[in-house]
Amino acid sequence: MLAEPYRIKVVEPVKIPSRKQRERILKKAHYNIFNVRSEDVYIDLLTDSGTAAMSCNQWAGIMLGDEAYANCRNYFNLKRAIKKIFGFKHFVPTHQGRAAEHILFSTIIKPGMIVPSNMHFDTTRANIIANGGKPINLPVNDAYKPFKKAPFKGNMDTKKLRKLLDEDSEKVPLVMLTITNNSCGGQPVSMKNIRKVSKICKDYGKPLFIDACRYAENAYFIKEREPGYKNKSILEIANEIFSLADGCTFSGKKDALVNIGGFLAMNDSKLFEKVKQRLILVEGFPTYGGLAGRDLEAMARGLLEGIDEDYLRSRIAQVHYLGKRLNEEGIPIIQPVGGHAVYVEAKHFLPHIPQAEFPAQALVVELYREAAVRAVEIGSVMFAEKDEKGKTKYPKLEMMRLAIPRRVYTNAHMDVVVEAHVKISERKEEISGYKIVKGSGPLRHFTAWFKPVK
Ligand code: PM9
Repeated sequence: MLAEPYRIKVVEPVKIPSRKQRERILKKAHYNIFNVRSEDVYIDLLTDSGTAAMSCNQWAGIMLGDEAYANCRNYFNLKRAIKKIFGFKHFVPTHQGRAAEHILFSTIIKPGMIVPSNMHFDTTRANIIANGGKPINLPVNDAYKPFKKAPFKGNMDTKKLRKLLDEDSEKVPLVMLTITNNSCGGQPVSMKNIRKVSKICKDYGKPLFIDACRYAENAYFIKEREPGYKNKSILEIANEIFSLADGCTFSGKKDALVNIGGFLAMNDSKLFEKVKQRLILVEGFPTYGGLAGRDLEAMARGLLEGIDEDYLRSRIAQVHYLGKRLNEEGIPIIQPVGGHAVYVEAKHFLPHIPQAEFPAQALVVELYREAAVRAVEIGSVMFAEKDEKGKTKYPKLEMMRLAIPRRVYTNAHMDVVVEAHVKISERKEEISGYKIVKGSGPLRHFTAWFKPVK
């Protein structure tokens, strides 16, 4: 059993507010954890995005930032790293993943178009809607079976994709695949599935874009679980994944181990010309996008660190440690444990709270109240939507996500999180549901205000 392949050089003190303070903080935040100040959080599992501890090598790179407007040296370092891992012909840096989505979709989506995916995450879905498009999720059925153990529950249902393209091909500007699949538990997508989706896209003349922010964790799962990949390096697996696609959107805030950064990459030279014009309008010159030279350098170095196998092994082992401990305590979590987070199934944890009263949101509030641990809701606040008749459609999965920042916490922190769940479990019947008193739209979870029902 290998421990972390790094040692700690700098620490950031954290403190735990008293129970009375936490109660006051929750009320003031209108029971929306996004409104709680970071200083009032003891263990912050809100997201694994932009929260990694950078290495000394990345911090050294920051000092080598070349802040020239055009063609800074860090751009070329990033270009080399992207070429090595992703291999696409062109890329533009963006300030984060959603900027890449915005530029891609505002360039190629026209009102009424449909964008299929295994599952879109929140900003991807919202960016498609904002450009007049319709995001469609086509996951395999297993994705909706929270306790079924299967190796690649992140896969797309390729039969459904073919059917959609048979019926509505002219409305589809591109197909997307999110790796790993964040909306169903951080579950990986197999190479076999990526290959099949790629073949279908070719048959119908559609570009395949990968939402690649957790591609390295996905590659690690392929190596671990898919026959034929045991002896391949993460780099070789990543190369194979991206050779099957026409481009990708990328949030560097996850597997590239940076606090800010992203890019949009593609093979199509004509699309690249359009993307550059759009980028200049909303982000910046094509060699820096929305970033400083130093940020480009940190991302170039982080990309290479993110595919180091020892790092990935310890990273995923930590997430699985938390999952194993919660399992031992009988807490219902999505099975198997995914790459970047453990997801608690709130409908099972709090069966007395109907979905209309947001059980996963109630759990998020309770976890903060119990131990000043911040998680995030991935359920009805984030994904409920109205159908054509105005009736609310609730998502099949109602989850609280415990996302683990990279290289930040120890397993002792994970033990605190487990203890908090045990304590909540002992008094779960007392927990109230919530109603939304302010907030609407596909991004309401970031800003909504809540009130306990009881
Ligand atoms: N994901 C996450 O916590 C950050 C925002 S929601 C609290 O999981 C996928 C699969 C993501 C994602 C962000 C983005 C957007 C695209 N695709 O946050 O804009 O998980 O860099 O990336 C978050 P940016």
